[in-house]
Amino acid sequence: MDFLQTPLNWFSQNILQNPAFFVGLLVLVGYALLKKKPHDVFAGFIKATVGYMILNVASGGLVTTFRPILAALNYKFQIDAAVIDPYFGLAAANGKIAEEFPDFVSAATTALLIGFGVNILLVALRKVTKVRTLFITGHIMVQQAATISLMVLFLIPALRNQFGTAAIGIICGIYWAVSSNMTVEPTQRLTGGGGFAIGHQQQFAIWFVDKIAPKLGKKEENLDNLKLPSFLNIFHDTVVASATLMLVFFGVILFILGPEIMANPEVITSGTPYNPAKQAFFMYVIQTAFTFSVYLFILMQGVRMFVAELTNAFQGISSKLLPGSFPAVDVAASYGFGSSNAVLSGFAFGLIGQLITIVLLIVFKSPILIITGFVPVFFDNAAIAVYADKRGGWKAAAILSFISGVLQVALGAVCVGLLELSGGYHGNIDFEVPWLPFALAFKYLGIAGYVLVCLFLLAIPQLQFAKAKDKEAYYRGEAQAE
Ligand code: ASC
Repeated sequence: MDFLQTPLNWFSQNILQNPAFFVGLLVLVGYALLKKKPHDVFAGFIKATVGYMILNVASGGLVTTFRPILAALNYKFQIDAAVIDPYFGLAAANGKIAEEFPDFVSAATTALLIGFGVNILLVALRKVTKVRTLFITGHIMVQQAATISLMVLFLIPALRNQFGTAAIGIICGIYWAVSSNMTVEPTQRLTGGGGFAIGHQQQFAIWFVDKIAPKLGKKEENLDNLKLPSFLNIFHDTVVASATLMLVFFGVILFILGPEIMANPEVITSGTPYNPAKQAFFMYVIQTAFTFSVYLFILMQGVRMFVAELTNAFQGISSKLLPGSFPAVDVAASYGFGSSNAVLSGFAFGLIGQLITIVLLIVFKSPILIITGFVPVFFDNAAIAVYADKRGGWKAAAILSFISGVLQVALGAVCVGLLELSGGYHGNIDFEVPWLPFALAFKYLGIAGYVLVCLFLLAIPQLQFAKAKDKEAYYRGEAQAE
């Protein structure tokens, strides 16, 4: 099998785990299958790859700008707790696997390939499985494979053997295929037939939000239609709104923290500490807050570039290579299709939900404390608000992103306890619901729990299909009237 192992490892390391090239490659293959001219294929490859790299710069920038603030808050208030963030969760899960299950250190990377294969198989057999989506967001798959590896190995001792890695790969693949398939109709509704689905960390939440939001408010009362007193109209502009919100929010926090802590290299271990010799603290606060708007603007730009190419080119793949399939991409791809302020509102209400819940954990002397991580509080709750606003207006957006913030912290703490983690936990909303109940099934039912979870997941697309009035439209991924 060695002759297979080497190219597979190469593919996993260089392409699958580096979604910019993966998306670029898909565009290249897609356009070639559509018989586009070579220079158009080349241009598409570049736009998709560079667009994705721009997105990476922006999401990396958002994370590194705000991590120091979170680290400083942690230091100032002496909270020793787990950070709910997938990068911290990845480190914590890998650390625990290396320590307690050294035979399985490479399980997650092997599971990644197995899972991707399972996803392709489920789409190829779509007439039977009813799965239409291929999850292609490699950096997310790496994080999820690590967390799921730990759940399986730690909670099901009977799988700590030669079947363990395969079992992890299979359940990862089923989750990737099924969860992204749940976002087809919501995303088609949001984007007006954009031709993609979401393959990220909040697919179950998106499905739920799409169902529940219309019951919480009116879609006509969305954030764009909100009647603001005329001077507040300036906030319909995302740059103005995000910069102002950040200025107020982080302005208060940074002034509470003060220049000494922000300049202390022992506290600010990632990102750049404040340098008093170079800049007044007041200006540093403004600059930090505005940096957020800069990255948000860049993020949207990159997303627009790669989404446009990918959805065109994927028609080649879905007509010739993997019939009827949709690409399931980074959730940021949905942001440009909502009301201009939905992303920010989701972040703000999610953060309020998280902070209130953290205070409650402290007040009730919870043995496990949680620290807000930027990735879940921003990317999950922004998406929840975008989808909720589209279907149920600003009320639904506010309520649902707030609830998500509460759940991220409260259930995140339960996950930390259940998995006996130190330092961090994945934290994205799908890794609380449904993965916390899944993990409990693993713990109390062992292998039977594992099998039940797989069967439960596989039943979801069957139910989606059974409920669809127009079966052909289901396969075309059209949002149907309800
Ligand atoms: C995540 C994660 C990221 C971001 C990015 C958003 O969950 O790990 O780096 O969200 O994918 O565009």
